Amino acid sequence: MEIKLTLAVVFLCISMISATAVSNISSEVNLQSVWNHIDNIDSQISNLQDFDKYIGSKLAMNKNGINILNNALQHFQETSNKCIEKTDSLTQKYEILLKKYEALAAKTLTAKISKPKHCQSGWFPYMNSCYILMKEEVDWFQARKWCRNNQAKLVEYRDMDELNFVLSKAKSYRNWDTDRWAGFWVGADDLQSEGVFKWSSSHTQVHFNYWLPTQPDRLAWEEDCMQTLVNKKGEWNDLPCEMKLPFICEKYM
Ligand SMILES: [Ca+2]
Ligand SMILES: [Ca+2]
Repeated sequence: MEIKLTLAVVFLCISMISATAVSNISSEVNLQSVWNHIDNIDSQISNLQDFDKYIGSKLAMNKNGINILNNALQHFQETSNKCIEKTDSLTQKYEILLKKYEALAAKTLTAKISKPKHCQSGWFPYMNSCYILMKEEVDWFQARKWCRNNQAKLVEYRDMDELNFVLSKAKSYRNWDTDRWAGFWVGADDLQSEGVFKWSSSHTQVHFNYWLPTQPDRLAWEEDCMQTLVNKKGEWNDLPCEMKLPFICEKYM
């Protein structure tokens, strides 16, 4: 009985020892696996740290770029503000000048309206000139001299309006012969260059054409001085300067 018990105990011990050995082997395997996992995790942590550094460097680059953009934006805003200030200043100056111009224009208009067209006795006004019709018949040179002695010139036409006005006055101030060649001296001649009629005071070429058809014709003898025909519509004719005609002087107010 004791032997059987002893054997049983021995068998039990052997079994326990075997079980323990098997258990130890299994634990070593698990521990190795854990170490492998830990290594793997270390490797991943290292990778993550590298990635973090990479991200950090990218963030630093982006931050630098943002700073550059912020500086550029600030510079743009400052420039923009200066432009706005400059524009405001120019607008104010423009408004001041505009008011001055308007005031000046109003003054000029008032002066024009209020200023009477004043001419000496015997002279009649038109636009900014005064005119006088001299009924005495003299040659063209005497007529020019008389006008000059009175701070005037033989009449010169700026345009057809002036001519028509002067003609109407000439007709109303004097009884004219019914002769078709009746007329008065005008301040235009071709004394310097035959055929080239110029205004006598400025020596500029006559700038519009109102010659009677076929004129200037230089007929009879040399015809170097211009007359205005009163029994027509004020057309021009060239005449010998020595002929004697009434004349009209013009001077600025
Ligand atoms: Ca001539
Ligand atoms: Ca002629």
